[in-house]
Amino acid sequence: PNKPLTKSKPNAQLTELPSLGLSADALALDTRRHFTYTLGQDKSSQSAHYTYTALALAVRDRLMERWKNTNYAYDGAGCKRAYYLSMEFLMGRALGNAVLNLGITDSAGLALKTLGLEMEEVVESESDAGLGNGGLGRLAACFVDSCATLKLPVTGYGIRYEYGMFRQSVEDGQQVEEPDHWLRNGHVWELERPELTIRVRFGGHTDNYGENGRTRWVNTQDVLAVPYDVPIPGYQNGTVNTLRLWKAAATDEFGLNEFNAGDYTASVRSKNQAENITMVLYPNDASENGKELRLRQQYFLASASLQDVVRKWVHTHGEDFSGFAEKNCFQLNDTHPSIAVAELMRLLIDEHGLGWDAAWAITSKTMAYTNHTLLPEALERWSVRLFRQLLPRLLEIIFEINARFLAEVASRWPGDLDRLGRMSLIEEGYEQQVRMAYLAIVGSFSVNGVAELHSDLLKQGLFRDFYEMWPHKFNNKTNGITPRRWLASCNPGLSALITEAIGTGWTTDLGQLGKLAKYADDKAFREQWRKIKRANKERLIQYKQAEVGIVINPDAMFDTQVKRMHEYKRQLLNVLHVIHLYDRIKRGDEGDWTPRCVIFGGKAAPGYVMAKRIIKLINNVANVVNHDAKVGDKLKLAFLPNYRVSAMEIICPGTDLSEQISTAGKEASGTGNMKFMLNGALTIGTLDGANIEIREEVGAENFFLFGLTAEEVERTRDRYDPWSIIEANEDLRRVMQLLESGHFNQFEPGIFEPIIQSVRGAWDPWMTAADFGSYVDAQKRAAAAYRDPEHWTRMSILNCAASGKFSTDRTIGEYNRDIWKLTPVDALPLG
Ligand code: B1N
Repeated sequence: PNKPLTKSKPNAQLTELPSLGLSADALALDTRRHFTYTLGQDKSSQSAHYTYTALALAVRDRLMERWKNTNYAYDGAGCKRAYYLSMEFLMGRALGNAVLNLGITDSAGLALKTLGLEMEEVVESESDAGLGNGGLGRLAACFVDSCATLKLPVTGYGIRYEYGMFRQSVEDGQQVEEPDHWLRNGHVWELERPELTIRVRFGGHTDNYGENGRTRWVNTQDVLAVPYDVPIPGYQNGTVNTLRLWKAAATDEFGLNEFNAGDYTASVRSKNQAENITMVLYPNDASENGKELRLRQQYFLASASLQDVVRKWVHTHGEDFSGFAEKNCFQLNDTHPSIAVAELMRLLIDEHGLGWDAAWAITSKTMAYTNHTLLPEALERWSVRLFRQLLPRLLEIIFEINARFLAEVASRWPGDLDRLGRMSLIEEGYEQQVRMAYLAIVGSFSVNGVAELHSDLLKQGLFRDFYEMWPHKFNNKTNGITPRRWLASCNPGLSALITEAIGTGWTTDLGQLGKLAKYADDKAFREQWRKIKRANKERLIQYKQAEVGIVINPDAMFDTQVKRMHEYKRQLLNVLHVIHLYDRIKRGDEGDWTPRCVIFGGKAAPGYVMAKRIIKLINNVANVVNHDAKVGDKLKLAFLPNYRVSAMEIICPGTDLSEQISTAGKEASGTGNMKFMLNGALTIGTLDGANIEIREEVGAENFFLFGLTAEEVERTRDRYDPWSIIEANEDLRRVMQLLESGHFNQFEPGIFEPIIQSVRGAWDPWMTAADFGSYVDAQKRAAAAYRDPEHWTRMSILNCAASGKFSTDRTIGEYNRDIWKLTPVDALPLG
């Protein structure tokens, strides 16, 4: 594909086009053209999918011209750029977002109408791009949206997994995983760029050559990285940035030895091994399982992306790297791409002839690291043995970084051997391990956490020694969400009311929502606000009714916990409360009742047995509660299968009460909490992650707080005694009795024993029993508040009004101000 034209140079003429119209007529005509000519459909076509694709292609054409003009502007400006390196980009659907950001929502809707179609139906044909697990991957998606909206020259680099996050179904109350072959029906939002293919090495060994002993990495088994570019439109500003996703492909010489030896099948097998690298997303959220293929994926991403940037640098600056650090910055999304530190050293030294010090000066001025969790099971450590086998040259470089780093530590703290052992990039023990977080800290000029509390805990605990050494590196960047997808697009009713009240400015300046506060006291406004929430609840019922098969009363309080299934997030605490409510109804304690519909959704990592058992418990309790005539409308419980981005777009506008109930100190930030708040839900939550900042913004009186603080959790741990807590709390005692009596597992004896043990065990790190009492109290306050609709609506408006801080526009503004230091660049105007 790199073969240039030799006889003529017609490209200028080839790309000379009038810009495309944005009217309904223009869109309808192009949709027809794509339907007929690109897709080859005719009037007998029945498939909604082709209709979707035709419109998507018409929209894509409009993105394409802006994309080109954005790239021209960036290249022309010779500006500094940043790169967001992430193993996950949880993008969800693209069509609605592209239409919104191009500012053609109305004309696209109209265009479809003239073709006899409804937008709402057409968008449903698009499958979610589920290239991520949860918060970390969705944050990356919100970040690239904000970068484009702020006109910042930022490129996302990730992996084009053939299979994204698995599809979840529920059978007999249990999670069943099915592969998510999301590319099956084609993917119009990507552009393959084979001419930009890059070679990534694995295996082999190193040797020294030449007079001054330069190192080369030889006998490697190489894999090709083929880029697929996805357009990232800014909000109505002419900018379209790039998300570049790498796909692995075999080189032509792959398996050649086997082939020449006549073993054709073996040669195809090694081809498969190469292409396996980007086959599937690892479905673990906040935990690592140390598989070799995962390390291959990580290096594949880091190496391909860095080589891509370095190649472009050399293309414009030759081998002069003196200005490289001034013009480039890599943001590492957790430690997953942190091998980039060593890889940039390798590229600069081995491939571009720089000395160690020059290479280190560049590397340590271009890398920045974001930490997303304190959970020990998520801290990446790779065995030195595996490293030596897979990436021998990188291991050498890591050892050298470590030697120089430890010398620095030793000179700062002479004789402190303990400290050397604690801080070493290599953990000693039965098997030596590389501590990837430490590599990232040593190699970066910035280290940040994702909420105030989380960043503080990093400095006091996990990274304390490093904070002592380099306090200036540490900073906080509280997470956010994009208001385009998470209000403008998912909640058109509320968006229209807000715009009517305060104008359109909020979509790019979310702080303006503050102007809503005064409407909280306006009875007519509250009435409209309530009507919209009610309609969104109807929409949620409509959408989910079929899946859950129960009748739901839209006047009930919709009480929602949707997020990955994890013990620290304490879905279990929520179920225990549901059992308590059921118990109250059964024993006739129903005075002042608030009808509730409790909604759960979330995937468990396939190997996480306890998380799967909690899904089973939710479904079994639902079965009992939902079919008990005495319970009726007072209480309903639903587990919504296959929770994902597009489901949240329906769920968060239709929720009254948002459950953010993790054990304090465990949830780094949370971002679902922000989506609910923005859509007018109230939060019941602990002082954890960004909940603390949410409560600060909205005021304690508009937030249902409960539970131990992070400090109390740490202080109480040693003398934690769940047995006496259960003894002392009648409500909890009765709940445990119900569970232990087998009431929810009549024909499945013993299946909830591990759950019961975990609540009763003094070792329970999540201290579920400790927070039960205060949780039930907070739930009572929430229920009472809901019974006063005027009061509740007032709080709902105030929550939305106070959510301005949680826009990723603010977050990205801070990343740029403190870390990247980029200048916004306007895209060239359309010709
Ligand atoms: O990152 C989100 C935070 O809002 C959440 O609190 C946090 O739990 C989440 C290994 C992770 N931390 N760590 C991961 C994901 C995949 C993986 O393989 C770890 N995800 C988070 C955004 O900051």
